[in-house]
Amino acid sequence: NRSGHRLTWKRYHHYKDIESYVDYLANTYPEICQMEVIGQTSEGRPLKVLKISTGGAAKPAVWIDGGIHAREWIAPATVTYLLLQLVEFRHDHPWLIDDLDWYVLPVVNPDGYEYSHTTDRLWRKTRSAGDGQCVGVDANRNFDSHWLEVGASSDPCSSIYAGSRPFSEPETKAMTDFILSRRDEIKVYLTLHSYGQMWLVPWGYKADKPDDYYDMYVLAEQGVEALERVRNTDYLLGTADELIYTSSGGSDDWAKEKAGIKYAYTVELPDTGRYGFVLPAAHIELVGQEVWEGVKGMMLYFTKN
Ligand code: ING
Ligand code: ZN
Repeated sequence: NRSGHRLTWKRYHHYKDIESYVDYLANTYPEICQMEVIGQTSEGRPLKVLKISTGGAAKPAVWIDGGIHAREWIAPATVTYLLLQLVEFRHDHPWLIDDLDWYVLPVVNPDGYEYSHTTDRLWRKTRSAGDGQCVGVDANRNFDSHWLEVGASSDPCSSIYAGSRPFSEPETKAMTDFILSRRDEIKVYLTLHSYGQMWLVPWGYKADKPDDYYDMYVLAEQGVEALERVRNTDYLLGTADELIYTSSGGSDDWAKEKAGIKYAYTVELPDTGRYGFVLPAAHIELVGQEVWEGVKGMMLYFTKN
């Protein structure tokens, strides 16, 4: 097609189209975009990270991912909206890539994402072969942080099955190996889920807060306030333990505890339950705008403090 990729922000797309957008950005803006295949899924799909950087000495970096859970379609759609702003509209906010590097993985769990398009709209897990009876692992219980301690299941048929061991899934393994290889650069970890409209701060696995919770809270508050300024959408800010439920093996807890990334957050995108996971595609651009302002607001504060 005319623009060189198939992605729009008017409907939800298959993984191929999201991949095509990452490839398109890498091919079209080679001076600032590099694509790296960091691994492949159980079903053999490539996991593609886009690095956005103007080059030179390493800068503080931000990691953004989406699609850890298959059915949360607004998350990958929002991540690609952030890519659109970061790369194609970069001249509107040059400091974002002059002062920071960005690593973006739009779909952590493309096998599950595809399965939720073709077969079961409410599929959550990966698609790794299990014991022959049940397929898939809850990728957000599979990280090596207090694995299987709380709010996770050892039953392969459960929707919150933590897997046979930490990082049993090639998707979580590839992603975390990559993050560890860049752990000195990555200062902010952001993972997008839905739904609930919350900006979640570790820990998810216990009620106690990290020693530097106040720092984490203040930065998140900048994000939430900028986001809410767009159209007064209400987001709650706090720990998963206090706002949703206690669970371990999540990616943000791992990023903070094991990768040593001080600012690690899970954002639960809209809505609050009317449509839930099946948020109409007409919301993609609205959510994208809000989250973009939130990320920008957070990183403006980060770079000035
Ligand atoms: N919610 C998250 C989940 O994995 C969460 C909540 C966040 C748990 C952070 C643990 C850590 O269950 C959704 N919607 O997936
Ligand atoms: Zn989720």
